[in-house]
Amino acid sequence: MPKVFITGINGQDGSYLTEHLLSMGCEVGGLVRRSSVAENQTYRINHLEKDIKTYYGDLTDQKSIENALNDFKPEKVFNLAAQSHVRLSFQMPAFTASVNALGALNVFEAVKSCCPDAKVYQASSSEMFGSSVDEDKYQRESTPMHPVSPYGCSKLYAYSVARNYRRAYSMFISNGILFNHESPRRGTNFVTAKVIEGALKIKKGLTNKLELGNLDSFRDWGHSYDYTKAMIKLLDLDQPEDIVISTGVTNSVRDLCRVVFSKIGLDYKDFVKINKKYIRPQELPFLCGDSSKAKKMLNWKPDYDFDKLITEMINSFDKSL
Ligand code: NAP
Ligand code: G4F
Repeated sequence: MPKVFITGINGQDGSYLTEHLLSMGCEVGGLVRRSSVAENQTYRINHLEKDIKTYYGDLTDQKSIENALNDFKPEKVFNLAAQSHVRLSFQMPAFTASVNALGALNVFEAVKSCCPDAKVYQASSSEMFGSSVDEDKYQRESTPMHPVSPYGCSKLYAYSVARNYRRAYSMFISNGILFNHESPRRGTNFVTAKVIEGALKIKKGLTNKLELGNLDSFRDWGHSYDYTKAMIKLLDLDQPEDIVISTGVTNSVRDLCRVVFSKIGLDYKDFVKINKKYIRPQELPFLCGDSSKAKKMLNWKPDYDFDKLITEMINSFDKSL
């Protein structure tokens, strides 16, 4: 059975990807970094524990990646590990670059020396487009990239060096350029989960306000369950490619608040307050992806639309609160 190794296996995407791969009969291994409170860290993959092999390691420690790859001997590697929070990348720019940019380089170097024939997936991001959008109001593979955050810049380095290693060393490295994707497993400091958790807490009388930053940015929100399926299809191709994965539908953060609060019988205007602390030094105002290439080359399209995603997240957070 194919052996697949995942960095960031305990993250949102790592957990859905592992479930898909196990259901396909793959052997799955992954990297988990050391945490002082180990109990909470693997909650997304605890139900998979007996079916996977995990290794302690860190993207900033190349030897730790090599040790894991030499032992597991994968045929495919998904590099999902990252400091994935955009606002926090302004507070921790060097750490973000170290993990997301140099860490990706460490993964490619480790693959080059331990398993050079392995196919590699690099978790690239629509945040790389930054302020850039085509005239028809979409971003696609050919759209220039002008990132507006340390996170976006770090991901652009990893994207570029992936393409460089592909050509320089004939390595199979593909970039999935994924637009925002969410799920019941999304960290609660990302806006979808924060709004849903906040609204439900207000409904249950646990708090009386929700503090947010910019309500006027637009995001193209999909579901991690769908997007991790696209990752697998990308590495099934015979040639490495760079491909946008998105829904093609965009909504503002204000739309998100309106929909979430109204689904639970409240008006967001009564509870949402702006706190400057959540406003970023530079904002990415608009994302909407054209995933025509994915539809054509991967035969991929999402099952979840915005409404189905939000409904599933509300139901799930409601049960756990
Ligand atoms: P996530 O939930 O934040 O997961 C990130 C994973 O990386 C976690 O398992 C985390 O471990 C691990 N990690 C962080 N720093 C590490 C380090 N130094 N060494 C080893 N592991 C480390 O993110 P996600 O939503 O699943 O996203 C997966 C990937 O796709 C990320 O690279 C992200 O930047 C990228 N991406 C995400 C989206 C999106 O909308 N979700 C869109 C485009 C691209 P801990 O749990 O211990 O912190
Ligand atoms: O949910 P967010 O933090 O996601 P963001 O910044 O778009 O980044 C996510 O998507 C990227 C792909 O485009 C990934 F690469 C990245 O790893 C991550 O998964 O914020 C979405 C929008 C922003 O415009 C932000 O300014 O929501 C706005 N927002 C307003 N108030 C807020 C808040 N975001 C957060 N996290 N918290 C707020 O209180």
